[in-house]
Amino acid sequence: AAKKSVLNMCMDAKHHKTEPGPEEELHDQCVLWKDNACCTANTSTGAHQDQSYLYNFNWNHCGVMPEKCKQHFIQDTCLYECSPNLGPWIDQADTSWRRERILNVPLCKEDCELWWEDCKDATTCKENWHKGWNWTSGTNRCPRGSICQPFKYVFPRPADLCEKIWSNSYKYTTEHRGGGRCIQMWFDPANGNPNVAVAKYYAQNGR
Ligand code: FOL
Repeated sequence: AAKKSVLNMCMDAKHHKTEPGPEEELHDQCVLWKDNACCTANTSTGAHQDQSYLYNFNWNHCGVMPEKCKQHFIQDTCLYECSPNLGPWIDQADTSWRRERILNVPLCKEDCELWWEDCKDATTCKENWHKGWNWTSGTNRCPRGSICQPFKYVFPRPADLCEKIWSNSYKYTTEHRGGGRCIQMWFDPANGNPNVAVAKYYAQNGR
Protein backbone atom coordinates (compact mmCIF):
# COMPACT_ATOMS: atom_id res chain seq x y z
CA ALA A 1 0.00 0.00 0.00
CA ALA A 2 1.09 3.58 -0.54
CA LYS A 3 2.52 5.46 2.44
CA LYS A 4 -0.38 7.13 4.15
CA SER A 5 -0.53 10.89 4.24
CA VAL A 6 -0.02 12.60 7.57
CA LEU A 7 -2.83 14.92 6.44
CA ASN A 8 -5.70 12.47 6.72
CA MET A 9 -5.02 9.68 9.17
CA CYS A 10 -5.94 8.07 12.46
CA MET A 11 -3.49 7.34 15.25
CA ASP A 12 -2.95 3.74 16.31
CA ALA A 13 -4.58 3.93 19.73
CA LYS A 14 -7.24 2.20 21.83
CA HIS A 15 -10.46 3.07 19.97
CA HIS A 16 -9.41 4.72 16.70
CA LYS A 17 -10.47 3.39 13.31
CA THR A 18 -7.60 2.35 11.04
CA GLU A 19 -8.62 4.90 8.38
CA PRO A 20 -10.79 8.01 8.59
CA GLY A 21 -14.14 8.08 6.79
CA PRO A 22 -17.73 9.31 6.97
CA GLU A 23 -19.83 8.38 10.05
CA GLU A 24 -23.53 9.16 9.75
CA GLU A 25 -24.46 8.50 13.36
CA LEU A 26 -21.99 10.44 15.49
CA HIS A 27 -23.42 11.57 18.81
CA ASP A 28 -24.16 15.14 19.95
CA GLN A 29 -20.90 17.11 20.51
CA CYS A 30 -18.97 14.78 18.17
CA VAL A 31 -21.23 15.41 15.10
CA LEU A 32 -18.79 18.06 13.81
CA TRP A 33 -16.63 15.19 12.52
CA LYS A 34 -19.33 13.19 10.73
CA ASP A 35 -18.05 13.90 7.19
CA ASN A 36 -14.66 12.42 8.07
CA ALA A 37 -13.91 10.79 11.41
CA CYS A 38 -11.51 8.45 13.20
CA CYS A 39 -14.20 7.49 15.74
CA THR A 40 -17.14 5.12 15.38
CA ALA A 41 -20.67 6.05 16.48
CA ASN A 42 -20.18 3.88 19.60
CA THR A 43 -17.01 5.74 20.55
CA SER A 44 -18.79 9.09 20.09
CA THR A 45 -21.56 7.93 22.43
CA GLY A 46 -18.99 6.81 25.00
CA ALA A 47 -17.39 10.26 24.84
CA HIS A 48 -20.55 11.67 26.44
CA GLN A 49 -20.93 9.15 29.28
CA ASP A 50 -19.57 9.19 32.81
CA GLN A 51 -17.22 6.23 33.31
CA SER A 52 -17.83 5.00 29.79
CA TYR A 53 -16.27 1.85 28.37
CA LEU A 54 -13.66 4.05 26.64
CA TYR A 55 -11.31 4.39 29.64
CA ASN A 56 -13.62 3.85 32.66
CA PHE A 57 -12.58 7.37 33.52
CA ASN A 58 -14.45 9.13 36.33
CA TRP A 59 -14.74 12.92 35.85
CA ASN A 60 -16.34 13.15 39.31
CA HIS A 61 -13.33 11.93 41.31
CA CYS A 62 -13.50 15.01 43.59
CA GLY A 63 -17.25 15.61 43.59
CA VAL A 64 -19.55 16.19 40.64
CA MET A 65 -17.91 18.07 37.77
CA PRO A 66 -20.04 21.10 36.78
CA GLU A 67 -21.90 20.61 33.51
CA LYS A 68 -20.29 23.61 31.77
CA CYS A 69 -16.84 22.20 32.59
CA LYS A 70 -17.73 18.67 31.54
CA GLN A 71 -18.74 19.94 28.08
CA HIS A 72 -15.10 20.86 27.45
CA PHE A 73 -13.90 17.40 28.50
CA ILE A 74 -16.49 15.83 26.20
CA GLN A 75 -15.30 18.08 23.38
CA ASP A 76 -11.67 17.15 24.12
CA THR A 77 -12.65 13.48 23.93
CA CYS A 78 -14.44 14.06 20.60
CA LEU A 79 -11.40 15.82 19.12
CA TYR A 80 -9.00 13.18 20.47
CA GLU A 81 -11.06 10.21 19.26
CA CYS A 82 -12.56 11.62 16.03
CA SER A 83 -10.16 14.10 14.44
CA PRO A 84 -8.37 12.90 11.27
CA ASN A 85 -6.25 16.11 11.31
CA LEU A 86 -3.80 15.39 14.14
CA GLY A 87 -1.29 13.52 11.96
CA PRO A 88 1.53 16.09 12.20
CA TRP A 89 1.56 15.62 15.99
CA ILE A 90 1.34 11.83 16.24
CA ASP A 91 4.18 10.30 18.24
CA GLN A 92 5.11 6.86 19.55
CA ALA A 93 3.59 6.09 22.96
CA ASP A 94 4.05 2.33 23.31
CA THR A 95 2.10 2.03 26.55
CA SER A 96 -0.23 -0.81 27.54
CA TRP A 97 -3.27 0.89 26.02
CA ARG A 98 -2.00 2.67 22.90
CA ARG A 99 0.87 2.51 20.42
CA GLU A 100 0.60 6.12 19.36
CA ARG A 101 -0.34 9.40 21.03
CA ILE A 102 -0.58 13.09 20.17
CA LEU A 103 2.14 15.47 21.36
CA ASN A 104 2.13 19.30 21.40
CA VAL A 105 -0.97 19.86 19.25
CA PRO A 106 -1.17 23.69 19.00
CA LEU A 107 -4.51 24.45 20.63
CA CYS A 108 -6.19 27.78 19.87
CA LYS A 109 -5.89 30.33 22.68
CA GLU A 110 -9.65 30.78 22.97
CA ASP A 111 -10.35 27.04 23.22
CA CYS A 112 -7.82 26.68 26.04
CA GLU A 113 -8.91 29.82 27.89
CA LEU A 114 -12.65 29.01 27.75
CA TRP A 115 -11.92 25.47 28.97
CA TRP A 116 -9.99 26.92 31.94
CA GLU A 117 -12.61 29.60 32.64
CA ASP A 118 -15.48 27.07 32.71
CA CYS A 119 -13.49 24.63 34.90
CA LYS A 120 -11.66 26.95 37.29
CA ASP A 121 -14.00 26.11 40.19
CA ALA A 122 -14.26 22.37 39.42
CA THR A 123 -12.14 20.19 41.69
CA THR A 124 -9.43 17.59 41.15
CA CYS A 125 -6.61 15.90 43.06
CA LYS A 126 -4.19 15.47 40.14
CA GLU A 127 -2.41 17.58 37.54
CA ASN A 128 -1.69 14.70 35.12
CA TRP A 129 -4.82 12.65 34.51
CA HIS A 130 -3.04 9.95 32.50
CA LYS A 131 -1.06 8.41 35.34
CA GLY A 132 -0.96 7.53 39.01
CA TRP A 133 -4.63 6.92 39.86
CA ASN A 134 -5.92 4.26 42.21
CA TRP A 135 -7.82 1.85 39.93
CA THR A 136 -8.60 -0.88 42.50
CA SER A 137 -12.34 -0.11 42.35
CA GLY A 138 -12.38 -0.38 38.52
CA THR A 139 -12.48 3.37 38.00
CA ASN A 140 -9.95 6.06 38.85
CA ARG A 141 -9.95 7.34 42.40
CA CYS A 142 -7.60 9.88 43.96
CA PRO A 143 -4.35 8.28 45.10
CA ARG A 144 -3.43 8.24 48.80
CA GLY A 145 -1.99 11.50 49.97
CA SER A 146 -3.53 13.63 47.21
CA ILE A 147 -6.06 16.32 48.05
CA CYS A 148 -9.04 17.70 46.12
CA GLN A 149 -8.59 21.36 45.18
CA PRO A 150 -10.14 23.78 42.69
CA PHE A 151 -8.66 23.65 39.19
CA LYS A 152 -7.49 27.27 39.59
CA TYR A 153 -4.97 26.13 42.26
CA VAL A 154 -3.94 22.90 40.51
CA PHE A 155 -3.68 24.70 37.14
CA PRO A 156 -2.90 28.37 37.90
CA ARG A 157 -2.92 29.44 34.23
CA PRO A 158 -4.90 28.15 31.24
CA ALA A 159 -1.68 26.77 29.72
CA ASP A 160 -1.15 24.59 32.81
CA LEU A 161 -4.52 22.93 32.28
CA CYS A 162 -4.29 22.42 28.51
CA GLU A 163 -0.70 21.17 28.56
CA LYS A 164 -0.39 19.18 31.76
CA ILE A 165 -3.70 17.34 32.07
CA TRP A 166 -3.02 14.93 29.17
CA SER A 167 0.81 14.79 29.30
CA ASN A 168 1.44 17.53 26.71
CA SER A 169 -1.11 16.35 24.16
CA TYR A 170 -1.68 20.05 23.66
CA LYS A 171 0.59 23.05 23.48
CA TYR A 172 -0.89 26.37 24.57
CA THR A 173 -0.60 28.97 21.82
CA THR A 174 -1.41 32.64 21.34
CA GLU A 175 -2.83 31.82 17.89
CA HIS A 176 -6.48 32.68 17.36
CA ARG A 177 -9.42 30.63 16.17
CA GLY A 178 -10.03 31.01 12.45
CA GLY A 179 -6.43 32.00 11.66
CA GLY A 180 -5.38 28.62 10.29
CA ARG A 181 -2.44 28.25 12.70
CA CYS A 182 -4.05 26.43 15.61
CA ILE A 183 -6.31 23.42 16.20
CA GLN A 184 -9.88 24.10 17.35
CA MET A 185 -11.75 21.76 19.70
CA TRP A 186 -14.96 23.56 18.76
CA PHE A 187 -16.01 24.72 15.28
CA ASP A 188 -19.08 25.29 13.14
CA PRO A 189 -19.22 22.38 10.67
CA ALA A 190 -21.34 24.49 8.30
CA ASN A 191 -18.08 26.14 7.21
CA GLY A 192 -16.15 22.86 6.93
CA ASN A 193 -13.50 21.58 9.34
CA PRO A 194 -10.93 24.38 9.96
CA ASN A 195 -8.35 21.88 11.25
CA VAL A 196 -7.79 20.46 7.74
CA ALA A 197 -5.90 23.62 6.73
CA VAL A 198 -4.01 23.74 10.04
CA ALA A 199 -2.65 20.20 9.57
CA LYS A 200 -1.69 21.09 5.99
CA TYR A 201 0.18 24.21 7.16
CA TYR A 202 2.17 22.39 9.87
CA ALA A 203 2.88 19.38 7.63
CA GLN A 204 4.51 21.78 5.17
CA ASN A 205 6.15 24.25 7.54
CA GLY A 206 7.08 22.02 10.46
CA ARG A 207 5.61 21.93 13.93
N1 FOL B 1 -7.45 13.73 25.41
C1 FOL B 1 -6.33 14.23 24.83
N2 FOL B 1 -6.38 15.44 24.27
N3 FOL B 1 -5.17 13.55 24.82
C2 FOL B 1 -5.08 12.32 25.38
O1 FOL B 1 -3.99 11.71 25.34
C3 FOL B 1 -6.23 11.76 26.00
N4 FOL B 1 -6.20 10.55 26.60
C4 FOL B 1 -7.30 10.07 27.18
C5 FOL B 1 -8.50 10.81 27.17
N5 FOL B 1 -8.56 12.01 26.56
C6 FOL B 1 -7.43 12.51 25.99
C7 FOL B 1 -7.24 8.72 27.86
N6 FOL B 1 -7.22 8.83 29.27
C8 FOL B 1 -5.54 5.92 31.87
C9 FOL B 1 -5.92 7.17 32.34
C10 FOL B 1 -6.49 8.13 31.48
C11 FOL B 1 -6.69 7.84 30.13
C12 FOL B 1 -6.34 6.58 29.65
C13 FOL B 1 -5.78 5.62 30.50
C14 FOL B 1 -4.88 4.91 32.75
O2 FOL B 1 -5.18 3.74 32.69
N7 FOL B 1 -3.90 5.33 33.58
C15 FOL B 1 -3.08 4.45 34.43
C16 FOL B 1 -1.74 4.16 33.77
C17 FOL B 1 -1.89 3.30 32.55
C18 FOL B 1 -0.56 3.12 31.79
O3 FOL B 1 0.13 4.14 31.48
O4 FOL B 1 -0.19 1.98 31.47
C19 FOL B 1 -2.84 5.16 35.78
O5 FOL B 1 -1.80 4.91 36.39
O6 FOL B 1 -3.70 5.91 36.23
